[in-house]
Amino acid sequence: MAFWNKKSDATENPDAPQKSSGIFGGIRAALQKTSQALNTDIRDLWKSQGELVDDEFLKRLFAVLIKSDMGGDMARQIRDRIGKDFRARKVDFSEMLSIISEEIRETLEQGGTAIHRAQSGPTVILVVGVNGSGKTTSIAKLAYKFTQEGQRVLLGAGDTFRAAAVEQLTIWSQRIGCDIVTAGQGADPGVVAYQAAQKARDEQYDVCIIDTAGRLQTQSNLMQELDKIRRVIGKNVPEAPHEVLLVLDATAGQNAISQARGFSDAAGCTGIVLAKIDGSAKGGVIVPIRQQFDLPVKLVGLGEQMSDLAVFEPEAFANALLAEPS
Ligand SMILES: Nc1nc2c(ncn2[C@@H]2O[C@H](COP(=O)(O)OP(=O)(O)OP(=O)(O)O)[C@@H](O)[C@H]2O)c(=O)[nH]1
Ligand SMILES: [Mg+2]
Repeated sequence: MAFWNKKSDATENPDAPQKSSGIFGGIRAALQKTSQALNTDIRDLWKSQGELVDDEFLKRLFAVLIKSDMGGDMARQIRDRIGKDFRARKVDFSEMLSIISEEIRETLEQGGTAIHRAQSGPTVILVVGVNGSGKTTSIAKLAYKFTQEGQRVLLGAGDTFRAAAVEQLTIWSQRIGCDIVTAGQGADPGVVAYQAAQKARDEQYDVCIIDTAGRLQTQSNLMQELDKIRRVIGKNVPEAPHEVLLVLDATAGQNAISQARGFSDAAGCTGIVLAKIDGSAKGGVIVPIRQQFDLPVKLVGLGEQMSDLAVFEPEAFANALLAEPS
């Protein structure tokens, strides 16, 4: 899958690294807690040779699905599909898993998963979310990935609020070997964003990724600040930011839904990074988020290292969600 939303890096850059074959393995391992809960519950519905699909079975199936974090709409959708396709017949476990997986995959595929890229000039990505969701780490992972692909990356340390934030991103930039624009603590984050976008444009960087301070979706003054940051970026680079990525912590479960609700319009989000799926049994929460908001998941965080980032692949994700615990 192309990382960028354009034809293919491979055709333009034959030296671009190929997609890692380990992505499914990585997602599967990271989603183990989620899949363990779900697969075991679904498996428990089975007696032996397959189950007769009747009202009673559909009720039990619905109860299992609703217990997962997939949400009521998806639980109903799957129950109705199994009812329609199999009523009064026997359905076996694997058949059912593949239907569930298909329904989830189709939902998650909507909107595409590639990162939007500027037609010309630098691609500017603004990263937002609540405190501690994984923004700065995700920026480091993303910067690492772009750098590995041969892109010139500039970071903007737009979290001027938290004392150690600038230092944290600076350390990442040194590890990755990319440049960074910083200002002192307490500086206007809009100024940092403006300067970063300007430098990216003037010095022809390929990608500029701008960090922001964590904030709650209910803090309207801070949400307005994000709007201002977006606007100043656009003054230097037309049509920027090309992506506003909302970083959600997968362990937040249903809270992630209120975060998506609060941030999506107020911050003009264009996609989600689902961080920390390695530590969560609630990875399924991405399904209702996709259904309720027009926000495709673009990337998933699988751990704390800079290589622990995967391009979101709906099929691999749906399969991993339902994988048998090992
Ligand atoms: N296991 C795991 N930990 C993660 C992942 N992403 C981030 N973390 C950890 O989560 C913690 C918070 O990450 P940060 O990137 O600093 O979060 P932030 O959103 O920038 O936080 P603030 O700037 O304080 O709002 C750190 O300890 C990270 O190592 C992930 O995908 N998996
Ligand atoms: Mg941070």
